[in-house]
Amino acid sequence: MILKNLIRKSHGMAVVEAVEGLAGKFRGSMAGALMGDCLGAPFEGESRASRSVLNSYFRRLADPALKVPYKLYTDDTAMTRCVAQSLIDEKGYCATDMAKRFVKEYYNEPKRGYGSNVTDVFAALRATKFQDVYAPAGIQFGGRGSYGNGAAMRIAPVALFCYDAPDKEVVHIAKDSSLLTHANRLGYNGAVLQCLAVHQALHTPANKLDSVKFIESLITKMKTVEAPKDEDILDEGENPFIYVKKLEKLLELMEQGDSVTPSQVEDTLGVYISAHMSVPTAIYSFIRALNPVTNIESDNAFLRTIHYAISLGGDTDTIASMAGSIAGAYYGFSEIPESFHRHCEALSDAIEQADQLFKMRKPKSTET
Ligand code: AR6
Ligand code: MG
Repeated sequence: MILKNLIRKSHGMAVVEAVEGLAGKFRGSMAGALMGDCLGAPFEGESRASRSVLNSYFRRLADPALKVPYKLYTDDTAMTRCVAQSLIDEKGYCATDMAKRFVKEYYNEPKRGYGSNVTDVFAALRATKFQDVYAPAGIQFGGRGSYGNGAAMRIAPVALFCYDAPDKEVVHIAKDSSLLTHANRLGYNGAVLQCLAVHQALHTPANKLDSVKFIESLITKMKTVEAPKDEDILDEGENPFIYVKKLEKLLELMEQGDSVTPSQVEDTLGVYISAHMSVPTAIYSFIRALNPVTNIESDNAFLRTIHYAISLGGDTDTIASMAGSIAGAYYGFSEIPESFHRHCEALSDAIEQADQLFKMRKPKSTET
């Protein structure tokens, strides 16, 4: 319905197609985040699933005749929904509103698989009546803050909301919204990197990606993001450019093409619950799945991204969700096979939020 309205307002077919294509990329990103979470959750924390188990999992789900209940989303999506709805209702970033939504959502449905420490932040926010919404996250882990991937896993709506904004704004909102729960620089900078990756994917027309340039551009941006600030707590001799270093390693893995094994990815980039051991892995999954991957049957590139991310093991739901939100932003919703739509809880909500975020964009003069 929203798309129809936009089309009616526009003049000329080319403009209509361009608008529709971008709307599809917004939908793809939100749907991709949800699908990676729902499809990856059954494998979280287990030892790496075998190639035959995963191939038959995806083959079964692709069968239109398969009748199974949809897969539930976890904390990744619960929090992504809060971020999106807060940006939509407040027409921008409002720290108190977002914090209240996180807390309300958690106490409504606490069994969505939240990280074990972030729930202390929710309790403290509630107990202190949201007086200083950044304070509870700041005292986590003896004042060092959390470096879990919980801020990165929910960040896609910020990239959508900031579609037309300069990188500085993307970084600013990604960082500030992350600080509500993750005060460690690895925690919030991981979210910034993930947000920049989704933002770049949204701005790259499908089939036009230069993967080396995509990563080099992220390296350039992260050199600025990670340049030490006054408020940063760094240990003696600690390298402040952890994400830059990881992205450089990612480039080296890319040079080795399809020969890179899951163990190599685990050793080089990580597959864990911490942001610095999962955000670069999600970005690598997106890049690796641009082309066919040995042992991965999925021939649809979007599904291949999620399938590949899950095949790495470890924090499968979160890595697949982050990879899915980048892949969906790049390929667009129309590339997600229809047979998979019914397998994830509340897909229609993700689409609705994507459409609302799309509608909030300031139209360029050429589009009106
Ligand atoms: N020092 C030591 N361990 C840490 C630190 C630190 N500074 N920071 C994080 N951890 P949390 P999240 C470890 O609780 O980031 C779900 O499964 C510590 O073990 O802040 O929201 C989702 O699917 C801590 O419990 O939550 C995601 O995968 C853990 O990191 C994930 O949880 C998570 O940090 C999101 O978790
Ligand atoms: Mg997880």
